[in-house]
Amino acid sequence: MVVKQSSLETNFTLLFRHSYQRSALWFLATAALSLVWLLGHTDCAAGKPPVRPDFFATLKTRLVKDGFDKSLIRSLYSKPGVTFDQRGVSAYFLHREATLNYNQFLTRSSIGQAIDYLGRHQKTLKRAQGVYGVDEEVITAIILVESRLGTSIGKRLIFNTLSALAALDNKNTRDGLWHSYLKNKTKESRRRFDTWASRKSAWAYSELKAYLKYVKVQDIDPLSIRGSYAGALGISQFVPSSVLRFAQDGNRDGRIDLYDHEDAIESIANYLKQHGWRPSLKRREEFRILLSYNQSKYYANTILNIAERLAKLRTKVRTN
Ligand SMILES: [Ca+2]
Repeated sequence: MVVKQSSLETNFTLLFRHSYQRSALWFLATAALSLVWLLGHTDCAAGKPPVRPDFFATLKTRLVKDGFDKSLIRSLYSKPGVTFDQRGVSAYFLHREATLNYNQFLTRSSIGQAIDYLGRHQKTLKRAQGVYGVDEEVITAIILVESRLGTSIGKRLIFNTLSALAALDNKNTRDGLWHSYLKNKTKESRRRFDTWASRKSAWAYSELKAYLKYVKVQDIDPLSIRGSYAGALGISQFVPSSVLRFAQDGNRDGRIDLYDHEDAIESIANYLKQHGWRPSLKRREEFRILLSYNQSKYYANTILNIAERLAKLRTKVRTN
C-alpha cells in the first residue's frame, strides 16, 4: 500500500500538535486537505497523474553516492511496481518474534509433513549431510519453520520491503507512517518505534545493497523476487547478505535460486557449517549456532525439538 493523502493530513496534525484550539486545527486541516484533493482531482481531470510524495528520494541519492548506477536506480524506483509498503513495514513492527507461536510446528500434522519432506528430498538431504556434516532432520526442521516446507515464502517484493525499511532513516517518512497508520494500531511508544526504525533502516540499507548485488550477479529482475516482510527470501528465508555469503547451487544448474529445494537445502547446510556446525555437537552448542540463523531462543529450541522428534520417529519406523 502506498502512503498517499493520509500522510499530508498527518503533517498538518504535527504542525499544530501543541495547540489548544483543536476545532480550529480541524477546520484548517480539513480545508487544506480539500484543497489538496481538489488540485489532485483537477490534475487527473486534465490528464496529469496526481503528484505523490517521493519517499525514496534520499535513499536513491544515497545508493548513487555508494556507487550504484544513477540511471539504473532512477529507472528502478520509477517502475509502477515500486511502492512504499506501509502495510508491510507496519506488520513487521507490530508482529515481532516473541508473538510467534512456535508450537504450531510441533503438531502431529506439521511433523507428519516434515517426515514426508524427508522422504521426498532424501537424496539431496543425505548428500548435504555427507558434505556439510549437518543432520538432515535439522535442515528439514529449519525449512519447516522458515517457510512451511517451501509452501509459505512470503508475498511481498523484497525490493519494496528493503527500500521501505531503509527509507525509515528519514524522520518525515517515520512521521508519516506513525501518524497515518501505526499510532492507532500499537500500544508501543513513538520512542520505541523510532529506536526500532533507526536500527532496522541501517540494517535494511545494507541488505538492500546486498540484494542489488545478488540480482545483478544472477541476472534476475529485482522486482521479481518475493519474500517476507522482514526481507528474507526463498525456502530457506535467507536475508540477501546471507545469500551472497552462504548460498549454494545445490542442483548444479549454474544459478543460485533459493526457491529451488536442492539449492535451499545445501545453502542451509553450508550456512550452519560456516557457523561452526559439525557432527555430534552437544545440544547447547547446536543451540548457539542456530541463534545465528535466528536470534530467538524459542526458535533455536523449536528447531532442535523438531529435529529430535523427526529422528526418533524415523528410528521407530526403521526398527518396526
Ligand atoms: Ca541452482
